[in-house]
Amino acid sequence: MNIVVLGPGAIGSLWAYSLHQAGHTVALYSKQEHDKLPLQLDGNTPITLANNQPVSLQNADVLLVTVKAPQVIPALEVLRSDLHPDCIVVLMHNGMGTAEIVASRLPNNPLVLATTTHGALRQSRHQVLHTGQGSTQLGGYNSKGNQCDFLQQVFAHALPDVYWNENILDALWLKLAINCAINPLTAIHQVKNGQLADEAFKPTLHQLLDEVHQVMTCEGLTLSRNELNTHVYNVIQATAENRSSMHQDICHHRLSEIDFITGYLIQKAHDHQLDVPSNEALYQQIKRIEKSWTS
Ligand code: KPL
Repeated sequence: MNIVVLGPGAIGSLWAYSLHQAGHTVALYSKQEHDKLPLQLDGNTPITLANNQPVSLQNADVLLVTVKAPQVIPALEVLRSDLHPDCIVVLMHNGMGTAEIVASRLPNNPLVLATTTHGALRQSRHQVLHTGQGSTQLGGYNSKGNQCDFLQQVFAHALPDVYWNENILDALWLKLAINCAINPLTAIHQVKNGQLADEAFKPTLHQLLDEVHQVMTCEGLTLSRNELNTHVYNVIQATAENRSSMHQDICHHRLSEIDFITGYLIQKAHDHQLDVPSNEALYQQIKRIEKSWTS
């Protein structure tokens, strides 16, 4: 297949390299201005991929969007005139809220959502390390996207394990809940994920998850409060040595994904007339930190 990866950061580069090795024609769209970009995964042979070539987009069967949530809409806006209406758009990022907008701006394209637990680290612009074996879930967002379950095999052949999830929004909500609990707290306190297992964070995590669970229940999810707790503490343990993406963004004075994580939760809470004061407080704290860089 002809596959374009939009946003070859750590996860995008991991997929671009793996899909290329699986025999697909892979091209990149990135902030870098060169026509071609070298890419190396771990110690494997480096490859060279086309970059920012409108012809790659015009011929693309799949556009895999791996930019962070705040960049999804601006990045797609620039490319949309070159995108074929049959091209399958796959969104793979932390947070929620972009799919609604993409579906309305690209009403004819099949839209698929993805979430992955693979770990990847960009060592330099052209080198990426696969730091943690994980799995990926894909699922349709619109009716054309629902017919794209064959993508499970395409993606699994490149980077297993991959599952097709008929209820992908449930998987994205669970990931959102995990991110609401871990990301702002680790960014504000500048701690690794594992430190959230300390007794001192227990009451705050408890309140955050009570609120998140209420919103999830109103959204129709059937996960119990205890199951949610187990999922969150499992991720805290499994990623104990990691700095969350928001922690890294805040350290590097990059705008975080807070609007698409806690911000999305708050918006949904308001839709259901629910109060989520602990999440609001963290949202405001992250916003204050971000504002302090510009004032
Ligand atoms: O998704 C993550 C992130 O950092 O954004 C977690 C699961 C919290 C792992 O660090």
